[in-house]
Amino acid sequence: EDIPGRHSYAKYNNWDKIVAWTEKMVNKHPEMVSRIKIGSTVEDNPLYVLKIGKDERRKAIFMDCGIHAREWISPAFCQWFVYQATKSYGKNKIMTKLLDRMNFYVLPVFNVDGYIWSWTQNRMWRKNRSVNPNSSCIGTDLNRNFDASWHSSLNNDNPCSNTYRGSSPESEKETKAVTDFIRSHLKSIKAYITFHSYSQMLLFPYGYTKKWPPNHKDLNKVAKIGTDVVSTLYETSYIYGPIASTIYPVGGSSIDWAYDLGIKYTFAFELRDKGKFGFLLPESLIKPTCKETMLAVKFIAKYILKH
Ligand code: ING
Ligand code: ZN
Repeated sequence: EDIPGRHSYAKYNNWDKIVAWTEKMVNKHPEMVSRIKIGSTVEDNPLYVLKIGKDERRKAIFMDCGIHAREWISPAFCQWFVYQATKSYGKNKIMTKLLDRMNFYVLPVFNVDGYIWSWTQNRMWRKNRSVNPNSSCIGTDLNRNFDASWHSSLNNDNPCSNTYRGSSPESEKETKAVTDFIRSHLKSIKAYITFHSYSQMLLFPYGYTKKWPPNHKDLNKVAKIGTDVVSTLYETSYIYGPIASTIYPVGGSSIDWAYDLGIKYTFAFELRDKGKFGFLLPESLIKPTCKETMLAVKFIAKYILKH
């Protein structure tokens, strides 16, 4: 399992290892896993989605990890999810039912160029790596680049800012690849879940307004139970609520965009921790973080199946 130089679920894996891992998952479970190239990045790296499930016709959940380069626990979770899902099919009753009845589309690394940059040049890099004309500063914050109140003054138009929104909504190839994919699978996608770190929160729309979306009560209930479930394993305490009132107001975020597109269950996890290690979460905490998060994701998936 944990051999130096090899892919490991208990370690942070670089991009090359993650690519090799996607191939391995397809080869190991060809009847359950397929790899879809949904586009490529500014630096021409492939954007891969793993489709997990036994069936074409039914509901689906879209999940992405690693929209922000330095949040390494996030891609680690997406890898863990795929591993656990495939491993427990036919063994765990709930997972078997989920995979028989729905597909999971898992994008293990959304911001591939940024992730590589974070591994090789600057551990604390957040944005993608696109060149901004008329500025020497690099990168757009992909979680400000979606078409959800993008023009609002909440959004940062300074290319040197860590939360720069980009030159227009979906200006970035990575954003466009994801939005095109989701739009073309909109009939089946019933939930969208994105994974960030850190702060231990479970967030839902909206970020661009303090108004509640029509199914606020429902989202709030799912988030409440989701955070209760997270705490059962190691007593990890999460807070939950709308983005704007729980963390901060933002425009251009992926879950607000997906919600307004018609996906009625959209959530953002802020994984461990609450700041002790922050983005530099030690590898010893990868497994516990993934295990507790898995419980909440399974709960959300079960809920989606029922509703
Ligand atoms: N936090 C998120 C950010 O993009 C967030 C919080 C999540 C905002 C979902 C909007 C929607 O700022 C981190 N740590 O990136
Ligand atoms: Zn983030």
